[in-house]
Amino acid sequence: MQPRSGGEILVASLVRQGATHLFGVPGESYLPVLDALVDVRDRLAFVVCRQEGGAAYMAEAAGKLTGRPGVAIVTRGPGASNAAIGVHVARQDSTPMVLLVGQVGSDMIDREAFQEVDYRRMYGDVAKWAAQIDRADRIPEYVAHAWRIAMSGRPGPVVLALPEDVLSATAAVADAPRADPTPAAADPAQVADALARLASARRPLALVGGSRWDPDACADLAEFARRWSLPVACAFRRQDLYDHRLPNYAGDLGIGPNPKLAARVRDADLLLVIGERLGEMTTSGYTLLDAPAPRQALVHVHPGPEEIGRVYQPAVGICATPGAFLSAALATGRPPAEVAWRASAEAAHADYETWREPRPVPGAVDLWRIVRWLDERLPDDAILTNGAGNYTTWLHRVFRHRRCGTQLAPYSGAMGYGVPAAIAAKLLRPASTVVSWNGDGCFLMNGQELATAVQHRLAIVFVVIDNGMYGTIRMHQERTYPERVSGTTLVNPDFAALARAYGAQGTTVETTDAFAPAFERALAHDGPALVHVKLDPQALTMNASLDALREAGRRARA
Ligand SMILES: Cc1ncc(C[n+]2csc(CCOP(=O)(O)OP(=O)(O)O)c2C)c(N)n1
Ligand SMILES: [Mg+2]
Repeated sequence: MQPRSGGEILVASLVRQGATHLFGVPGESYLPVLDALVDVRDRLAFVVCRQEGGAAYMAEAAGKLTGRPGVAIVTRGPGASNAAIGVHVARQDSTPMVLLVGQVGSDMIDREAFQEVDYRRMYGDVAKWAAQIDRADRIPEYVAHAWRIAMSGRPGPVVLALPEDVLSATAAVADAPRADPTPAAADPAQVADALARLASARRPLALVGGSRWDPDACADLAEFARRWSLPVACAFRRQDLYDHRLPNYAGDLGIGPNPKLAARVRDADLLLVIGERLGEMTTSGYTLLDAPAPRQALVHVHPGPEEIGRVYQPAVGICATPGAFLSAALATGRPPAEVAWRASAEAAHADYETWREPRPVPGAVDLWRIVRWLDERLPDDAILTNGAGNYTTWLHRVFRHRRCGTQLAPYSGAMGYGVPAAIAAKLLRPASTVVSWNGDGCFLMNGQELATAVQHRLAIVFVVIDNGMYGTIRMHQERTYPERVSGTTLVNPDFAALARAYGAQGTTVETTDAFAPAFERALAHDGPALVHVKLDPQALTMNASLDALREAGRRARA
């Protein structure tokens, strides 16, 4: 066996684990890795980014899309600090991800050498596992372990610190085998118990979310819901798990959900929750179910045993991946000939359709109609990405996802995700249409990655909804402290001109009718294109204008 440098061993390990892209910003701390990458360019592409926050978001998005860890590599303290946001998203979104961090040499560790940080402590509470590799001959072992941890149970981020001398040292060591997530199969007795309870329920509802889904699991879900005539709701930003056009689709439980859907959850006598961990956003701030003992009989299926009964004690808690549970459920039992809730799925779907009907909004740009147009125009496999802000609410409410893997949106509510996530999506799924949906605030958090999109000639359509403010916070401000605007107004660049300066196409749109031709032009462009949409600041929310919110805030204070 030939001796190899730590950098070569690491890169070979990444290839062995099936990584195809490595997102990063270079640092002198990991030169042996950069060097080793030269020889594997055809198998492992190094996507050089402009800020580690963008790189970490791209890695997280890659993990979300593929179910195997997305990988980012960054330098010591400054790089690792910038990358923290992506690790946090991976944590909250249960996404497999691995962050590699250059570390100072072991000859000077613990002196607080230049840019030194102890990543095990820094990431202790955010990462699923944070470790430092102190010997070159153990790199394959750590990498294989990292992959397995990141993907198994409830997936999450792993951080591996790489001391400089470990990367330049040589060792004669074999690569570790490819790691796969540990399967979590459903206990047959529990599946039978869950189905027996479902058969005797009167108002059941299924709620799906979380990670570890794949197209087969989504297909099984659709079949299960059809057979059992079950209404199906999706968790916050997990809308791509269920085809919105199916007659059982009941809508999503995001921020400000359809009150009729929220009532269905409250009034359900049985909730079949698959994959979702029942977080704050999906439960309307932990109000839809009573903690710790929900009134609804809760059947909670989750691949991480630590999430079952974490907030809500279930009637049946099944530790399984969504796919394992659904295939077992399809094989186990059939519904009774007549179920008590026969018409409820149709009624829930009708409520959903009404909920996405356009309502009047102030100003010349109507986002209801723009998103409805996109809904009709985009192909079924189009991938949509977004960050956080009021501008996302139109997308989530009006756009109908049809396929698994078409929504990249942070469950963690992190801004700035839409641009880097779209870049990862287009690199990994070059044949898919990718639309990056951003607010003006959101876009400028990682707008620098437009340079990365241009560098790789990625045909992504970036949309920027520009209302000249951090609108979500302004909304809260007007409700709670009316007329006292503080820290939420933005003086923005000309986004279309900015896009052109990067080498992308840029168009500004000031009316609803101008959107479709601008978007078509962007779609036809052979490279990144940006559509800058000027939104009237009065169109602050889907339901109420800025003035109406202010007035309501004033009345509440009086
Ligand atoms: C990284 C990050 N910083 C701050 C916030 C708090 N926050 C949530 S939404 C929002 C405003 C978003 O502004 P914009 O993208 O312009 O969308 P708008 O609400 O105006 O539609 C802010 C500051 C956050 N969620 N994430
Ligand atoms: Mg805004």
